[in-house]
Amino acid sequence: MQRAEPQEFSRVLSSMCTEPHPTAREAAEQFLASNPGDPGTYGTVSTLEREAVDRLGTVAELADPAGYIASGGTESNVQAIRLARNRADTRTPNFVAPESAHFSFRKAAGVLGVELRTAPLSDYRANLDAVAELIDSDTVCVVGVAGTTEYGRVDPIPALADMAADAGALCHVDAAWGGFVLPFTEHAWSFADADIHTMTIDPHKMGRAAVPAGGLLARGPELLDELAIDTPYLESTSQMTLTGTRSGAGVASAAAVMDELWRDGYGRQYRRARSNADWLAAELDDREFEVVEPALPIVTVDLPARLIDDLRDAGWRLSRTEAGEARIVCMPHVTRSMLAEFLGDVDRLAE
Ligand code: 0PR
Repeated sequence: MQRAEPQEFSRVLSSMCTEPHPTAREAAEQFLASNPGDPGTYGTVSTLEREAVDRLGTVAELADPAGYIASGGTESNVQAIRLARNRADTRTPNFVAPESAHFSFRKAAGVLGVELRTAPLSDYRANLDAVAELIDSDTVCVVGVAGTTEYGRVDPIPALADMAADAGALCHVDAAWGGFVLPFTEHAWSFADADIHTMTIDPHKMGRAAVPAGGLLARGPELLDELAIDTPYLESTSQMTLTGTRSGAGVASAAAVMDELWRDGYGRQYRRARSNADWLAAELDDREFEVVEPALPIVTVDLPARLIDDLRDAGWRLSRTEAGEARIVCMPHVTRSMLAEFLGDVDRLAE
């Protein structure tokens, strides 16, 4: 069997996955056969899941959090829209999200039969006037993104939360990637002071847990009750998750790594990522490429299409935004020396 990951990450620039922390890897291996979907039988992993959710609450500044460890951001986003739909009293529900929202919301709309209305952006963030125009009495949820997939931007969350509240809708924040970065930035809101109902925050992205470990947080257990399904023949009598059998490895690794890295370890990781992103942005700017000013440590840069192809041929795992720019996500495995090597290839191939 190959242990491929360490080498494989050496040229990965656009992924939101990273090398799991050694603590995460070790915990995952111990819980490969446990199923948190059956807490009556697998009690230990179920306790770890509770700890992991409490810790996610600390990261997002939510006291007494409800939630669970999901398979990833997609599941959490689908579930957030599902619970908003289930509690609302309309036959024609819709939800409003900025155009920058991850494609998982399109899946949510499709499987749940809820119309997705996307609002245009200004400077890569949700345009509030456009959001307001799309909200009506059938709106069940307003979505804000804290750390967009392509540009790492953060929507004006408190304003979106106020609009949701005025419409009697829920506010969901997608911090799948940004959740472990935001506590170290100057953003001036949290669960504690904005009217946010649910949040996606994924340990398997910047949290350095093993895949699969997503996070869904809810302000109170009554929100998750909207998702509960009876499970008559199990020891536990209901289930609110989307999947049935779930990964004990993901849950255990999330609990272990968050215990180890919150708060100082994640703080150090953020500062490294930030300084790498700022350095790379400045270097690319010096070379007269157009760089989107990084808000969170994702550098998006307008490289010629041919250069991106050549860099990919040289082994760099580089993806494009919808607008065609190259996107470098400064994950923990992305080091300064790796970026220096990348720039060397940019110089060589741009000639
Ligand atoms: N919300 C946001 C803001 C995301 O960026 C993503 C994933 C999701 C939700 C969905 O999360 P899951 O993929 O865990 O369900 N963003 C990455 C992307 O689409 C996912 C990814 C990760 C893609 C690693 C490639 C990769 O190598 O780019």
